[in-house]
Amino acid sequence: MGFCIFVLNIQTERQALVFAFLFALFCCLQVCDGAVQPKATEEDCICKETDEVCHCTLEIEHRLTMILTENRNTRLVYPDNGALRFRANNQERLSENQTSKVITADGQGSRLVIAINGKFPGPRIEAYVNQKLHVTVINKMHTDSVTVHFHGLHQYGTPWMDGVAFVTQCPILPGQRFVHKFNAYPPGSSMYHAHIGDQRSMGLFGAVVIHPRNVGIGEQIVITLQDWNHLMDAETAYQRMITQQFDFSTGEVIPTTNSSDGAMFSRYEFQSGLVNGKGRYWRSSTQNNGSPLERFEIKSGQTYRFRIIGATTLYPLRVFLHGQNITLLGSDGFDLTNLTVQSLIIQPGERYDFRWTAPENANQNEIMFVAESIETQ
Ligand SMILES: *[C@@H]1O[C@H](CO)[C@@H](O)[C@H](O)[C@H]1NC(C)=O
Ligand SMILES: *[C@@H]1O[C@H](CO)[C@@H](O)[C@H](O)[C@H]1NC(C)=O
Ligand SMILES: *[C@@H]1O[C@H](CO)[C@@H](O)[C@H](O)[C@H]1NC(C)=O
Ligand SMILES: [Cu+2]
Repeated sequence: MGFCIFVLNIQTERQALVFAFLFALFCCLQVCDGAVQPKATEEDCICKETDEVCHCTLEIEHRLTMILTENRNTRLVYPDNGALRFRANNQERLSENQTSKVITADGQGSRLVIAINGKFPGPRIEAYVNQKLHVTVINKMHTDSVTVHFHGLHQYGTPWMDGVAFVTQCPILPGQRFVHKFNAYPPGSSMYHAHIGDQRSMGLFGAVVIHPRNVGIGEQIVITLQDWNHLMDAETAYQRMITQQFDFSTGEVIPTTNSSDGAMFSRYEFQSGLVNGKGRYWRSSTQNNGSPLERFEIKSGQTYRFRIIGATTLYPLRVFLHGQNITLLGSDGFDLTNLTVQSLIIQPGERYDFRWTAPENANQNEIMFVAESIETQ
């Protein structure tokens, strides 16, 4: 029997308060009908151990959420209880194939995002340690320049391939391309992300998995986490962060978010948490918009390696599988002594791998994957 993992909003008084300030968090309960394991698709770059060079092309362009374009016909969609329906056409429900082509984010509005090869977040790169990586970045945006940094990869001997704008390279202009050629090292869970301005908060990132050689890959579940702002573009969010955020209905200043020890986090607000680009907007502590969530099909008794990638803009998140213990395996490309814990806290840029075996006789057929925000105000 398979069961599913998904995200849930852990509501407490405090977080309800946080919600009132629009620093809302993760979400969402969902019925597990026809669950599908998000497999690597043809847009992903999954290389074989025998490949001498691992090639990947990243075409970067703007896209809009909550629309579906088929045969040059674009239709607006809306979320409904974990599924999508067309706004016109008698609210017809989208097929699974149609749904997979819609970028939803948190299902709110029709937002501008940065997609890579049409995906949000971008495709996954899987290579083997010391393989040559050739990643071609093509900037198909109309006005923005871009660079892509490979976060967690050491770039020994190739610092000019690191992708940091104005430091290791000039930004890639609209219509131009740049080929990153470097060695895949170290093994572990990493990511690539934009390294100019705040484009990362608009979705310009993706998972990079470097496998060790001569060992089986086993079953893995790759998860990117994102703190999603559905109101502001990246530049506006940055300006509000360095100046002040206001509640425009009252004119009051919105207080900063703080960590539990009272330190200031930020003025960057996020309305929804996204797992692999999908989440739900909670209008209040009891009401969400029913946008589709990421789902994983798992088998009883099977052991999985989870690769959790902190692609958040600013916030740490506490990650756990509801009611389950997990065993830490590694972080940021380093092995950890096997340590069994109930949850872990992941900061922006960090990666954690853990092992978990699905129970043999589960009395439930769904298990929640939860990432909750931990700011106190
Ligand atoms: C959905 O897409 C897959 C892959 O492109 C295709 O094989 C399948 O036939 C499609 N299913 C339907 C119902 O169109
Ligand atoms: C939050 O942090 C700010 C800035 O450090 C500080 O002024 C404020 O008192 C803190 N609030 C709480 C509740 O700790
Ligand atoms: C998790 O670990 C704790 C501490 O060792 C143990 O008491 C508890 O039964 C474990 N829970 C599960 C679901 O295995
Ligand atoms: Cu980085």
